[in-house]
Amino acid sequence: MSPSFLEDVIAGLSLPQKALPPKYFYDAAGSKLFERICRLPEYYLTRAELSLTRANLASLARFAGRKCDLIEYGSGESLKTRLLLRGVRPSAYIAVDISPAALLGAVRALTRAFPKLNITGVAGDFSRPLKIPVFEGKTRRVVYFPGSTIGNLTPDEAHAFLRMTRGQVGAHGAMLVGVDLKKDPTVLHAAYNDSRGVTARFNLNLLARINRELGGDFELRRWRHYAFYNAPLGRIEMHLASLKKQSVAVGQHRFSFSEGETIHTENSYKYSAEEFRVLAASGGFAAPKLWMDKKEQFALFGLEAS
Ligand code: AVJ
Repeated sequence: MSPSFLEDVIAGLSLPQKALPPKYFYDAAGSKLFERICRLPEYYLTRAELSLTRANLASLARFAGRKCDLIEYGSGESLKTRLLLRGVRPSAYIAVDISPAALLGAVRALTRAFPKLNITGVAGDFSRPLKIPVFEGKTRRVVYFPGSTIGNLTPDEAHAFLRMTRGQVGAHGAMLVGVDLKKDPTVLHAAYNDSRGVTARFNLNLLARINRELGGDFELRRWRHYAFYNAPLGRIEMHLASLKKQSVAVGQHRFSFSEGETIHTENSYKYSAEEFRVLAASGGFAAPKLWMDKKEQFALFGLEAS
């Protein structure tokens, strides 16, 4: 059994550097805020990935191959999934998501848009081994993992994740993975410190969610969104900083925070094309294909099992 929200919160807030797993950002309120982030002028990632997908559809379809099984890690509600489905025309589409609600919504909407496509939703955590239904034994499996979600993993975790996916897709399988590229740190900084404060609300919603679901008593006004680019580690770090000395209850537990102490809520790793190729190779994939947007801000890698 995977640990519950409460167990993860207690464990994370008991660490010397307090931390919370970013997967808990995405309750209903958090998912709405994330959609708003994707439309922010500073948050270039979503637009860059959409435009590179649109511009390279034919080449993406050739890479995936006709009649593949397309397996998306994530719920597939996005515009780029529809584009890809139209371009690739897979024989089956399987969405894997932790949120049963998001999954149901996506499967319903996609079934309406693609009535002839064999669509399945698998409720599960794609960061753990899972059983994916097989439609035709010899069909090429292509895992689609867009959005730079892989950036949430440390390079060690990403290595293990790629290895596991390599096991899922088999010897003739492939992966299409979206990766945010290294760039001017001020551009990165702005993307996670938007002028409208939507990213701040997204980050703070994690504390609100703990209050709502776990009976926490976080006083949101005593916390500040704090995000910066850690260049030596090649990642954006998001934290929630305590504005004063305080103590907070979560269920039966109490946690104390000193003034300026932070809860580390997310990493978002950025890679150079070469760095990501090396990482992919360590996970058992060659990287014969790379598509980028015009400004070369974002990359979609076509990985082939090696
Ligand atoms: C969905 C993990 C790719 O890291 O850019 C956006 C999440 N966090 N703004 C990212 C996020 C703050 C996003 N990922």
